[in-house]
Amino acid sequence: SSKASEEPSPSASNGKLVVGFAQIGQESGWRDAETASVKETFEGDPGFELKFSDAQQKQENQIKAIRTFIAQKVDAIALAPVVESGWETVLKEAKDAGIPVFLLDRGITKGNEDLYVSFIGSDFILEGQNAAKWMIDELGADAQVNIVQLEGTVGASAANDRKKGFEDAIKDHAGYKIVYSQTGDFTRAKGKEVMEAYLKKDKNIQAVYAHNDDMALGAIQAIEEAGLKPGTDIKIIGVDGIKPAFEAIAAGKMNVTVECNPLLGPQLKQAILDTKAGTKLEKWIKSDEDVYSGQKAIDALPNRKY
Ligand code: GYE
Repeated sequence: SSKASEEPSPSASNGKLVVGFAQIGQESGWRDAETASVKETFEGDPGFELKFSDAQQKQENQIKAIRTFIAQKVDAIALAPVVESGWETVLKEAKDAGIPVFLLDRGITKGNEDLYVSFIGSDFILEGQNAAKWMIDELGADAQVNIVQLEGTVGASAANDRKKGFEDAIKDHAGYKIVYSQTGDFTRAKGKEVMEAYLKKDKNIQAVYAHNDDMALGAIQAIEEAGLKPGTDIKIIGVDGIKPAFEAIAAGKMNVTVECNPLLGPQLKQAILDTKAGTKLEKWIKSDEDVYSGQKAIDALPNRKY
């Protein structure tokens, strides 16, 4: 009846905007910081209600969470896509239900831009380039550098693009060789495991490029246990800028971290409010980031927020 259609939707009935967040998991310090930022932002605002789902690194769980959010008629969905591909069907369902979707921190396969409002996050290609640039500036353009690359989760945009940016940036330097490249799934434990296994075969490595700091920290442990000095014998390059990486740099065990900002809660909230107000948003809301090594890292340590 016309009366029923005038009734407010269940999610809007208490006047709050309901936001469903399909988070990936708890694989890294970075992700914990992002989760905390989103929870703080929305749980601290009486105008919002947050529904939070932890997918334990499984895409199928994220898809289930999105379907639940759709059934609950939430006002907006935030998705941190664990991998790039395979989102078309479920995001189409959200679109058909009229629910705006925001991609948080990782992207999805190109060509699906009509399935989300905005991607809020970093330029991973640039991060990979910056990691390579630091290495080349520090070790010299003509140096012989055997590199172990610890890749992030297979199929994740953050892994694909950090690899691409880095590999493109070293390809004109004949001495820079990736002697081994293997996923460590963005976790400290796997980073350590992969590094341990490689060091048993070959210790002629001058650098480790890890797609995140947690894997770099795991590699540092493996290198120490193999009797080598991380930071000196083997240069350690990470991405994220989590506090433990700054501490490792201060301790001389790590050399550089390429910052990637996880504190995306406030930007997500603003994007949702803008969308509700009918404002057209940028397709990519980019984070501002820096590169930290040496004294600059030591000076920044006391003020790190994550
Ligand atoms: O770098 C890594 C995390 O998607 C940008 O995911 C994020 C990455 C981050 O697990 O630590």
